[in-house]
Amino acid sequence: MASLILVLGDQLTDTLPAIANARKTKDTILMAEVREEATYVKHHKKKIAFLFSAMRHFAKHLRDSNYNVNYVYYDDEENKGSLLEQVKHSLASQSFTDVKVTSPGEYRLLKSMEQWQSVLGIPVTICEDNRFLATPEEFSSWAEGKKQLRMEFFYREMRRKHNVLMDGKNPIGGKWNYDAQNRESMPETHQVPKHTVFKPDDISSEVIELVKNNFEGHFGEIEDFHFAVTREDALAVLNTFIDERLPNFGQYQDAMVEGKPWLYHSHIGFYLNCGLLTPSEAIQAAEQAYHAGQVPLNSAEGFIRQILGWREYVRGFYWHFMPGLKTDNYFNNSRALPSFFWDGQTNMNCMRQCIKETQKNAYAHHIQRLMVIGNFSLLTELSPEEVQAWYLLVYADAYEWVELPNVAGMILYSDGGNLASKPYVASGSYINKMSNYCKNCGYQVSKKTGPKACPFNYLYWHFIDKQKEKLSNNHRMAMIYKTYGRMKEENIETMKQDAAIFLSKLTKNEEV
Ligand code: FAD
Ligand code: DLZ
Ligand code: SF4
Repeated sequence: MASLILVLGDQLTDTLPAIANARKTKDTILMAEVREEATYVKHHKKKIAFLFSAMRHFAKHLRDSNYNVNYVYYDDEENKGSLLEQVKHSLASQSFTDVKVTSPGEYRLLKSMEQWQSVLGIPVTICEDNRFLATPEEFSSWAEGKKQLRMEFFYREMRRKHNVLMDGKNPIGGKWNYDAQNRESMPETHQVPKHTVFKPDDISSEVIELVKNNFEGHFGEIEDFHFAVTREDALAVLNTFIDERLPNFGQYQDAMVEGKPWLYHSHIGFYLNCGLLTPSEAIQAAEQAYHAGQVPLNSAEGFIRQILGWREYVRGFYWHFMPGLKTDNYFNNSRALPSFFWDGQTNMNCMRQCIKETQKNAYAHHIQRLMVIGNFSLLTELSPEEVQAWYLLVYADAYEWVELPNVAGMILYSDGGNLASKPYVASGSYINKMSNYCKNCGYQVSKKTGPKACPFNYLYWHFIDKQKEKLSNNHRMAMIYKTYGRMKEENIETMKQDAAIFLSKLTKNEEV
């Protein structure tokens, strides 16, 4: 009467029902470092090291809590290379009455697991992942019948339902959203508190060697690995953020500074998404800090909105719109990724900085992902499929349920506007306002046309011109199309020609 319980690399939470309900004397928890999960996209070296080390530490924690754990190392002889083959191997080696798994974060894996019962010939239960504050069913019933799905309204429902930052039926402070106060650039001399780092312990050091030996061809640098790999250390990251950086989080949330990748962000996405932290505890910590008078409302609300709003919204959105979300291509874009996405070698300083930091850290903050790399990807008409794969492999917090809505819905608008009310596109002046990148660039942000002009400038108007049939009826684009309507025909033509030259260079993979 023993169950085999499979725990995935992003399910490192001992309160998950599949783990919490395990019978410690009978059942076996199976965890496996498998080639299929590590290579179906060539994940960043630091992402693999992070996850394998966190998995090994979690297995130790379970053993210390008296669970039976069968942990399969990457280089074990018994390693079968995929989750299904590993489960088959366990069932062949020992007698189990059934298999339990927790619902995975990816459609691909869920569809596969739904077949396991017939493939394995033994009952397979897919248990609930109870770490989220809204179930996929809740999202779908909220979405039903709505013409437009907007995160802001979903977020308000979540605030009410979970009684977060509420004053009776009203939001604390009288407003739901303080974003208008959260758009400041950062003065050059501003000193940001240091982000929390950890020296690799023996387990992490062993995993780093394994990654060096087995994942050489993967994107990114393995040197200077400093992530938390236990719940205890992840809690330290959260607590230090709340004490030292949350007070300024709101104000500088959108700022970008050359050489400062971490800024006032929390860097907890890595830990929330693999299970070392839960969203509820992050939300509660921020709310308590606000009530204790340690942080201003705009920061507490801004941070809570990211987790209780955006994070829950994109997860519901993913399950609601899959599998179509992955193949949608509203603008029919197909250009291959330029090679500088892999090495950062470009004269565009903003792109160079954001890609090099991604290469080094397996991290870039939201505005770098959205308004620099994302903006570029849409304006240069890159293939949604290739952009999706890139974002999934380069960031250590990336899993498809959260990456895909952000890429397909937020940056590429390839879903035709189900997620975003308008495409997130901007010319160079936005990047110049929010960063100091333009100072060290091979292009000039003030120039609109010509070989030295900032490519974002003419690419932006090229996009507005080219997509007018699809976008000009969108009332949120009305101001832009009004400005476009007032532009001289010859200026538009020059920008279109410059854009054509730039895009043809990208197609030929020439240096830009
Ligand atoms: P902070 O800025 O401190 O924010 C706090 C938390 O809020 C984050 O840890 C995250 O859990 C949540 N959050 C904020 N924005 C979003 C959002 N748009 N969607 C979901 N959660 C959000 N986030 C991921 O966790 N994984 C991804 O693969 C991912 N891919 C992205 C791809 C693109 C194109 C864009 C534009 C955004 C993506 N994001 C992704 C959202 C966001 O950029 C990251 O969550 C954030 O940068 C992580 O850093 P942080 O923990 O310091 O976040
Ligand atoms: C991302 C990842 C990697 C790199 N490796 C493993 C692994 O070896 N074993 C495992 O169980 N999970 C891994 N994961 C996480 C899975 O890919 C993740 O569970 C699915 O993508 C669903 O979110
Ligand atoms: Fe980026 Fe243009 Fe500024 Fe250069 S000038 S950093 S390309 S926005």
